[in-house]
Amino acid sequence: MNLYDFPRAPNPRRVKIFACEKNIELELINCDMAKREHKTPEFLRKNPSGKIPVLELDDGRCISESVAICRYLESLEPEPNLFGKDSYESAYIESRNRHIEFELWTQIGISWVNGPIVGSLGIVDQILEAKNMSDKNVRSFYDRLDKEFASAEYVAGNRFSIADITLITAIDFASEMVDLKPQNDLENLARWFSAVSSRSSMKIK
Ligand SMILES: N[C@@H](CCC(=O)N[C@@H](CS)C(=O)NCC(=O)O)C(=O)O
Repeated sequence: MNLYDFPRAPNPRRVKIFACEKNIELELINCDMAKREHKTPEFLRKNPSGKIPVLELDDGRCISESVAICRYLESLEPEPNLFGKDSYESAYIESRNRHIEFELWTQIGISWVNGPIVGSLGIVDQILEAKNMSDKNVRSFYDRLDKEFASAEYVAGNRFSIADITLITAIDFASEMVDLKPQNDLENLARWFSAVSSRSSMKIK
């Protein structure tokens, strides 16, 4: 199976970490975003959204969207379970993953698009007010996570799941590329971050 990837792109990283946790080997295909290879007609046939990651199966069929790809990998290799073991746990992990995607990742995305790195490319009309607001939303989401981690070891309860991969890739990207590192006084969030960062899968960039 081929995974269309680009170094330091956070969504392909989610899938690479997930595959590593399951000991699944993926052939990485470099899709050079700087050269806009993800927008070529050939690539748009693989994913009409023009985004990576895309998983290409050996028969040529393609799957886009990180969570959909991870679900496919989980069905191939059910253990260790990362999506939930029973109806309640599966729904709970899904809800937590959606909290991180829709309430944190979206805000980091707004700060990124309206921030200096994307600005230097000169390809979008930036809105400073939007960035100020999303920076604020990211910081208050970090505050919320810190409170949640006072009584939960992981994002979805007391074991590692896909929701932790979604969160750590968000925080790493926000810290390294968007200048939105979590506030130093958030001790519960820092405890979770240090525990999850120490997993060997997290060395994957
Ligand atoms: N919801 C998608 C997001 C994918 C995504 O935004 N990928 C980025 C790279 S990390 C991308 O391809 N951006 C290019 C673009 O939006 O044009 C997923 O979970 O896979």
